[in-house]
Amino acid sequence: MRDQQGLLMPASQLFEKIRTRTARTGVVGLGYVGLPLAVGFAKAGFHTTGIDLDRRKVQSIAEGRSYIPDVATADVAKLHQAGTLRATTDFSVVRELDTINICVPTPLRKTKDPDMSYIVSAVEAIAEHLHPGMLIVLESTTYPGTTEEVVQPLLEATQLKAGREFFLAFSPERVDPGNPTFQTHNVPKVVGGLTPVCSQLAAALYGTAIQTIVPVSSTRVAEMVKLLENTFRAVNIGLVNELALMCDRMNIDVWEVVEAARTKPFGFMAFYPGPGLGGHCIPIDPFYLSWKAKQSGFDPRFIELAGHINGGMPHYVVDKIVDALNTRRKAVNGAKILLAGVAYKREIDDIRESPALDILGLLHAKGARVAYADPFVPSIAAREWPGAYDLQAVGLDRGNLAEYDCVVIVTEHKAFDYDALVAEADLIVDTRNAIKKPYPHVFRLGGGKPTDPVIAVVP
Ligand code: SAJ
Repeated sequence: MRDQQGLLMPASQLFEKIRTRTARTGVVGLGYVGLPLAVGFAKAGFHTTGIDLDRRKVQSIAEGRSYIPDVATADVAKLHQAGTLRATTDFSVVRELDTINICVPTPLRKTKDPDMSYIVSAVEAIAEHLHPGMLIVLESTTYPGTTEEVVQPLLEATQLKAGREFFLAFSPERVDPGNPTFQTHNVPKVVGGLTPVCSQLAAALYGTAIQTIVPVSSTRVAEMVKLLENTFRAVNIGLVNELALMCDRMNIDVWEVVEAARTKPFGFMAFYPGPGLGGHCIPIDPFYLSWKAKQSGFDPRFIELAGHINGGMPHYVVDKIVDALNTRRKAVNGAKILLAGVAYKREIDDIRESPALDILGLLHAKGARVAYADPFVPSIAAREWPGAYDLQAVGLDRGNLAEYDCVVIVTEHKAFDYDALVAEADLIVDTRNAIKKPYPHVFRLGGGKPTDPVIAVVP
């Protein structure tokens, strides 16, 4: 059945529902991606239903409370009060929905292979209640081909045909938690549909809540865009980490080199050395791409090499700690070592894939007595690090620093008193250039050999 413009009836009806905001939108997965998106659709005027297996999230929304720092509780309360935002654990609600955006995790297995279990279980649950006229959009970061090779067959097992009775697209999430400038509504949204009508429907839906839509020709292109964005970061971080290793060997300050290179107004983008790659995106996404590339008989050397270099940084940091202790004729075994910062990057509380956990484990394995300070991370559970016992954060305050044989700056939170560190700590290994000046007791990753403070020569 087609309308006067020759458009399939289900499509034209859905366009009309989106235009008039009468479409009932749904978001599966109410994490740092899904909740802001659900709130965005509700703010755009849609009756929006979040679906999540975590009852605490559902309960929080039912009580009008946000659990995601980037989403204001006032917004959740107001939208829930108005009846335009609700949440449930029950997938049967799909029967009443017109559109669904899937925002579930895509981690790696221990073997560094993609773990598609979250996508598969979400899509299977949706398929049970799929009905004609629905638009399904996958947002989870995944390898090119997932939408057509995994999602489409699961949905078409219902005998409904993608592109005809229901519509299917991919749109990568670009949420940067805690970013004060770029949030869901003002980050350009790439959209790739199974068919042109699928693309247009997804673009129409997102266009109600997001300022700029970037249509691309297929789901595969859209899937690949996201992997390029994050592989670009992983490879460039790997490059600058390797440069840091070179600079240590050549006694050049890599931090000074990067700062000077940054003055080039075109053709350069600064990345900084660090203790390794943390987070649930950058260390993981490139391996979705390399896994798929290998399936296509291609050897993704850049990704693998960057992964090797970035993955080796925790070991390099521990070697630096060994060298620093050596200057005091001390062994790591039995040394009291304090890590300043364990979150995977500054000013956040997330320790997923944090290199600090690897560094703690390596030091523990060498017999060091480890402790950590992090204002954002009150404790580390036994299951979260190789030492396999619970760790509680300690303070990093004046007066208690001299008891440590070495303090290792792993995450350069603003709250740390770096002057106190320099004044009181016997040895410091700085992996983030947090202590901007050279000191004989400060060993900086990529900083070359520790030197005395440079006394400015007054002209
Ligand atoms: N890192 C370095 N050197 C750098 C930059 C980062 O060692 O120059 C390390 C960080 O310490 C961290 C890891 O890499 O351990 C990842 O840091 P990130 O700045 O890439 O932050 P993420 O993991 O929060 O990445 C997210 C990504 N956003 C999405 O996937 C939607 C990424 O695409 C963003 O570019 C990034 O945020 C951002 O710019 O903040």
